[in-house]
Amino acid sequence: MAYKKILTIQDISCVGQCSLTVALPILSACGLETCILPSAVLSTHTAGFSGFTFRDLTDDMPAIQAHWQKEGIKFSAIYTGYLGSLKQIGYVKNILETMGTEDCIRVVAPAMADNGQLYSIFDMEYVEGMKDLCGVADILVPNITEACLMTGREYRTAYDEDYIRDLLQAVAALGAKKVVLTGVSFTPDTLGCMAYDSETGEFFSYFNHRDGASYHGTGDIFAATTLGGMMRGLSLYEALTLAVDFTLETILVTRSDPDAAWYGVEFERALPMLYRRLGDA
Ligand code: PXL
Repeated sequence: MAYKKILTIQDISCVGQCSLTVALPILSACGLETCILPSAVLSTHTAGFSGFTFRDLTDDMPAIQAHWQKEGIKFSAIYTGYLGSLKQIGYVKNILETMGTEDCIRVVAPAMADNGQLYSIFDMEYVEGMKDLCGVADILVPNITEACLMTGREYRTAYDEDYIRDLLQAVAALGAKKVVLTGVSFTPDTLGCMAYDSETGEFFSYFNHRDGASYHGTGDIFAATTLGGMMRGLSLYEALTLAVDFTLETILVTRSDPDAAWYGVEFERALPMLYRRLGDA
């Protein structure tokens, strides 16, 4: 296997078990060189902490990109998550369009909302900008809230397969080749994802056991694992299976620790699963 270099663009939440502090170790554990472009630096994530600091790194991006261009650096995959500003979306779009190798896989996780609500620093103008970024994605990984915000569909907590299929097709109309909707659950005991390939018109889904609790940062873990699996040669379906199973494992190991922090999962204790499952890939 050729040694693959990936770029991931997301914030550094110094404390919080999300974005870059989960994507980097997960992609490294998948055996992939992982380069980072921090979108912002925060003292903590924004979901549940108050008084966090926020340094937007938008204005550093053009010079960083220009240096990489001068060095002839290209990436086999580019994966974007939580970004720092509306203006930054334009820079990130340009990076997605110009900094990849010929066979580059572009993954966009809109990372701006959950549980029916936008994260605190974003507004509807940002949602419009994110819709534009989605158009350049090979694989787009929204949760149901993000998909609804970008398509104007009603957010529901109880739904059927027709609702999810319609949502997937509506999101795909923004231009992404494949869309993976996370946090999908059709029965009380199962949770997983459903995907749509706009080129073949096929839908597929994978579910595992649903643990009652909901944890912060699991969307970032899911997206990083999906990309890690694909870069190790798994098909999208195989990678999604790994991502659902691994995300559940991170929740289970966290639940088994009575002293676990409230703000994220102890994904480090689940990493051996990635080695085991990718050992033969
Ligand atoms: O996990 C998504 C995420 C990433 N980064 C920051 C966040 C959140 C969700 O709230 O606040 C800073």
